[in-house]
Parts: sequence; C-alpha cells; structure tokens
Amino acid sequence: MSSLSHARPRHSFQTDDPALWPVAEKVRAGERLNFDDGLALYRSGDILAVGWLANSVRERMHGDIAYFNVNRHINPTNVCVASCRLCAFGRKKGEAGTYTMALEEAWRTAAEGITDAVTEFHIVGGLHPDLPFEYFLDLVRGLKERFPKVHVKAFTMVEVSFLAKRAKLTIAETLLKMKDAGVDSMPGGGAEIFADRIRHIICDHKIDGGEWLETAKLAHRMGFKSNATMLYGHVESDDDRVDHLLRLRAVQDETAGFQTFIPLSFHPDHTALAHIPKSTGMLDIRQIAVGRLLLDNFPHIKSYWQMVTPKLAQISLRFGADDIDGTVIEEKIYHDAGATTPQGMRRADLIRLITEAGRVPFERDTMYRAVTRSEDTFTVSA
Ligand code: V47
Repeated sequence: MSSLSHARPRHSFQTDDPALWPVAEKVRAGERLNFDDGLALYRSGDILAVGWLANSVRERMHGDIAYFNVNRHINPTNVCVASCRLCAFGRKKGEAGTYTMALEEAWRTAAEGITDAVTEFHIVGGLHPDLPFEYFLDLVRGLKERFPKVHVKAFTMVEVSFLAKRAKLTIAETLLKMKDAGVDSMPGGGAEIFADRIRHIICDHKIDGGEWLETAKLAHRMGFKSNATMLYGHVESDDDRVDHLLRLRAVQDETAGFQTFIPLSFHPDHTALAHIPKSTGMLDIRQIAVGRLLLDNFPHIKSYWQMVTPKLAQISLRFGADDIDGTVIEEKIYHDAGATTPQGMRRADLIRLITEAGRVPFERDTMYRAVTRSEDTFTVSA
C-alpha cells in the first residue's frame, strides 16, 4: 500500500488491489504510465482507488475548477455515404428521414433557442455525396459574418478527409481553405477506436485510425487545436482502449495540439449494433478516470453530460474530469441512437451541477479562456 502526497493532500491512498500499487507509485511520482498500467486500471475491481488516483491528477492540474461552456450544436445534414454500424444518425440519400439544411436555414438555426449568447458553434454532419466543399465554406463564412465573436469548432478529421477527396484537394489545402473561411478549431469525433479489427466492425467506411491521427497532426501543425474522442462500450477490448489512448498520447507528444479528451459512451438503439447492451455507470466512470491517468499530456478531460447523463457527469468531476461541456441546445446524434438525456441544458443548471459536486464553475470559451457575461453578450479574457 502506498501513501500519496500532493499539492493538496486530502487523505491517503489505499487499495487491496496489488495490481494498482505500482501504478499508484508512478502517479505519485508524476511518472508516465505504460500499456500494462492501463490494463491494470481497466481491470481493477477497486473503482474508488482508480478514481482517487485520477482525481489526484485532476486536482494537481486544475484544483477545484470545473469548466463548462455555452455552445450550440449544428448538424447541417444527416445524409451520409458511410454505413457505420455504430451510427443511427446518418441516412442514405433518398431514404426517409433525411435532411439537409439550406444555408439560410443553418444560419437561422444558429440563432435559435439561445437564452445566453453562445460562445461556440459545434458543427458536425454526414458525409454528403453531392454537397460541394463550397457549401461548408459558405456555411462557416455566413456564421462568422452574422456572429463574429462566436468560435467555430467544425468538421471532424473524417469530414476533413472526405471533403478533401470531394474537392480533389490535399488535406493541407482543405484545412487552409477551412481556416480562411473561419474555422477556428476542430471537434474530436470520428476517432471511435483506432484498432483496425474493431473499425471494420463498427465503422468500416471511415478513414482508418492512422489517417485520423495523421490528419489531426497536420491540423495541429497548421495551427488548429482539436479534441479527441474514444467511442467505447461496443465490441472493443481493454487492449483496444489502451492502444487508442496511447496512440493519442504519442501524437500529443509530437504536436501538443489536442485540448480535450472526450470518452463517448456507445448508444446502441436504432443502430446495426442494437443487440449490444447499453453501457453502465461503472464503465462510463472508468473511461474518465483511465483517460485522465494515461493521457498525461492532455490538458482537459471532458465528461460529456449528453452522453453519460448529467448525474454521472457530475460524479465524474471527482473521478478525473475537469469539464462537462455545454448547453448544446439541440443534440441529434445520440438522440437518434436512443439517448434519453435532455437535448440541451441551461447555463444555470450546468453551474448548479458543478457547484453541488463541490467544484468551482468556470465558464470557458473553446480555448479555455474565461468568459464574462453582461446582459445578452459576453467578453473573453485575453
Ligand atoms: O464520432 C455516433 C459518436 C461522435 C453514436 O469535440 C455515437 O468537443 C454513441 O465527436 N452512440 C460525434 N456515440 C460527436 C463528437 C463530439 C461530441 C461532443 C463534443 C465533442 C468535442 C465531440 O459521436 C462520432 C461517434 O463517435 N457517435 N453514433 C452512437 N450511436
């Protein structure tokens, strides 16, 4: 058994699981964890010990601060050429239930349902076979004209790669055009699980893990920050999860371009994997904690309340997470897959969740700068 001493010691670490003892020593010393340590964390029955370790790192990095933001999701189309088994959102062109927003509609949507001025638009959508690259550039340009202060976090690495192929451009050229149009950073979607064996089952039509990571690297080198996700709770093993996290960590060592890691809990309803049981609280909370411990070079770990429920996101703030995401306003991707959480949350409710977890709410913009509000506008600290 070991005793950890931190900047803010609270109590000593104890576990009866001997597999965690060497891990705890490394965490205490600030040493990097390896593959086997990752497996030990995934396989330990002592979730409180795993959480304690993750919390100690989280508090070392962020003290009691817990971040949230006021954002809006925009999904311009659900038409998608890919047939990912994991997805209930995408539809084939011509199928019932498809939609594609006209640009005016997308810009109008951006302003809807806002009670507090949003600081971020989060834009992801299907891989539409016909929409030209210009549509997406015009979408962003139009948003920037109408909402110049709002950060545009748009297009996953999968969309970037698809749009590059459609426009017959290199990835670098595509990213440059996005930057010129006003894209400020990128969301973390499409990463799923990098292992080929799993990708073939859950998202056979997407770029492979290597391409996702290479695209992220290039984006970082061109000055974009991005996030990274991991979709868990389907057919992946503990080895696949650790492999995924360590591949992200290796890229981060090279670029330092990732801001936040977001584990995404698989929602099986209405997908081709509907027979898979839904994830449980223990599974969800463990992803947060292991993510915090293995990704020692990621500044932030987000427990996305839409995915894991507000109650679990709140608990996560004691298990390694420092961020619970935002108001969102209108979520489609997981709600098509059976999520029963509300589609959006008010700023005041996010603050209450955080405060009742004993943390200090900190409204951030996408770059984690402080946001100050007055009336219906906001300012971002320098
Ligand atoms: O890549 C799709 C996932 C992702 C399902 O960067 C599903 O701040 C569960 O990446 N069950 C897109 N998940 C969303 C995303 C995201 C969300 C919030 C914040 C950020 C950020 C990024 O949604 C996809 C896929 O992994 N997804 N279908 C499903 N049935």
